[in-house]
Amino acid sequence: MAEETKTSAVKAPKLADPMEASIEVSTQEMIRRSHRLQVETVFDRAVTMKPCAIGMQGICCKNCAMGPCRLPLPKEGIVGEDTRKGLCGATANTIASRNFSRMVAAGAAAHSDHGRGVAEVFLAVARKESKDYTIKDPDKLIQIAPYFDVATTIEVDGKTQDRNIDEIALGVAEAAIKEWGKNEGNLAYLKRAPKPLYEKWEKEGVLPRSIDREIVEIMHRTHMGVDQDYKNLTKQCTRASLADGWGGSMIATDLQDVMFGSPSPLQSEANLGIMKADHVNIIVHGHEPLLSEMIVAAAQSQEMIDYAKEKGAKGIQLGGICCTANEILQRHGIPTAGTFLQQELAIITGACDAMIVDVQCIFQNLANVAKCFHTKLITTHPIAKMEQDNVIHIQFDEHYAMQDAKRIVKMAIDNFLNRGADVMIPQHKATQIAGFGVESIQYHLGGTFRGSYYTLNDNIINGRIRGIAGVVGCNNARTQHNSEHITLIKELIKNDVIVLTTGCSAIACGIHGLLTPGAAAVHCGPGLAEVCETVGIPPVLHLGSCVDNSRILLAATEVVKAGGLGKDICDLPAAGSAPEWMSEKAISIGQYFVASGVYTVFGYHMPLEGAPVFKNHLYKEMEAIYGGKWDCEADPIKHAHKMIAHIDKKRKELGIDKARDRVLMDMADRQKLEAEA
Ligand code: BF8
Repeated sequence: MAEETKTSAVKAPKLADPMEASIEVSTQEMIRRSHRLQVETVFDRAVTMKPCAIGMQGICCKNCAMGPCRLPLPKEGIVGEDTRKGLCGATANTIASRNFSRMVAAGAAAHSDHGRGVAEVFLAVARKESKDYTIKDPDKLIQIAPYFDVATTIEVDGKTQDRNIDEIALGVAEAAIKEWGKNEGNLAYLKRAPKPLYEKWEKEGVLPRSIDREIVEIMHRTHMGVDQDYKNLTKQCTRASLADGWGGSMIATDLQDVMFGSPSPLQSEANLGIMKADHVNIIVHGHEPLLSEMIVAAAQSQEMIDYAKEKGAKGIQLGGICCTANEILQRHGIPTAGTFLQQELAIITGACDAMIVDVQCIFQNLANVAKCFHTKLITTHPIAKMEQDNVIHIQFDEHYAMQDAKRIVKMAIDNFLNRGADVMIPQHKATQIAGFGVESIQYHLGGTFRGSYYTLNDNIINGRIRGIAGVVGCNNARTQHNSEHITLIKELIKNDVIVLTTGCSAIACGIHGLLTPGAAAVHCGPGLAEVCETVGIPPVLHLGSCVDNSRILLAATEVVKAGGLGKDICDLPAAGSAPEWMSEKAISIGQYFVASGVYTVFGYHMPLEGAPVFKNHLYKEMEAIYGGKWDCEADPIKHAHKMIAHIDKKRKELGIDKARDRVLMDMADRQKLEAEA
């Protein structure tokens, strides 16, 4: 009896409320199913584990064994002199800026190490050491070669001839790989930025030297007892983040395009409902397309399709999670299974025969979830293994890429027979058009005959399009899944702001139906709707994965080049946003957006509240240096209106604010006339 009482007194763990956890129906359904099956997910853990209040303020220093030193902001705020200090005397500004810098370093390292992997494979391709990868976009190779000082033509008998593409590839590969560790000069791609921006970086002394060096230097400067000036640390954050955005990420994007093809708009579907009960379901999750490209090829091979049929399946359904999803969507139209926060849920369907992961944004809890189902969880990257014993590691070797990919796909097919009867695939999915790149935007909004972003600029100048927003980044279990992305983006397009999106934000837009031309009539203001309907594009353009934020930098540069909207990125009526950010990569992206002249608003919170002086440096003083600055706003509507206010300020500075008033008046008049007719 006593035992019974004891047992009944044990509190049931608190569980997430599905409606509070997500605005997305299939996610809500799968959270309910996880509760029925007693499988814990991130949504439940977010209810039971609260974040550390001092860490949230950014002022916990654990960089040496005298700490952690915690410097909470007094409840009444700072009255008089701020006397808070750690054992070594580090101030709140030093601690918060060190923590911020280490986030930049980790984020830049993640993107850039991805880029290094791509560059290494490209070098193997150029040296003819890797037979499974080829050059699919030679035009892009020729386009980027001059930035690496690689000639694309040669003189023969006094005549200029095109150079052999293999020689160009080898030259680019050898030069690109040096960007990580060269000892002299600056990064090759910095000169792609508008001239005034480049000159600003040069004057400030923040031109990155090599990618690895800037990341290593952050780790040195933030070691105990080194850099104790938050402004000097922020400068190094700028170097490392530019080495990411205009270096590692941009090289990754370009070389991926060269090897796997540059994206052009294609139609697909998004959400967990893309999984099929009668197919072998393979989910690829992570970031590097080196692996996923081969999995796509293997899964689409007749050999594997026949093998799946032999095992009783009707075929093979591939789906992506996180940025791998964006990579295989933009180049092959492979449907997207979900965002970052849906990774556990894909397994909880009971229909996931294999989940194949590489690097970044992969929950360790996937292994615990997979244990409850038949799912094979396969890690593939030497730097990203899991300790749980149900996880299979198959190291992916690019020299045997197809062989490895077929082995993995075959394992998934064999596992189809082990699938239990308790399967529940949510019946929700949406059509999406994805795969816009710098070149395809030019085609749709500029026209090849002009070779520029002329039409886009024209529509911004005449006011139909109020401005441009880059909305990117993650989900965060501390905010309602997808809610901030979708509310914010709908508010932006309602106010005639065209949205460029990447990462999990892009996936969320696909799931919620914003990536179709039809979304324009439903959600856009009259000016943007008219442009989208005329040109036949969605109001939200999917530009790829998080390394593809480099495409947003280059698209902004093209807008500057097309003319009429100032001379630098900071002159444009444009703003950036990461409304549900959680990753250190997002901080690196934010810093290079800001240092490239973009007003950048993050949602949720920033770990800066405990160091108001450092916060002021990021939120105000950076603007005087680079033309861009940080901001934070958790409420998505207010967040949108901060961006719109900035866009309007820039329109006014450009002298194009009146044009928009006229367009809107014309449109209203037209509607009135139509109503009267
Ligand atoms: O690099 S948006 S949750 S998947 S970090 Fe991760 Fe964030 Fe998604 Fe892609 Ni980017």
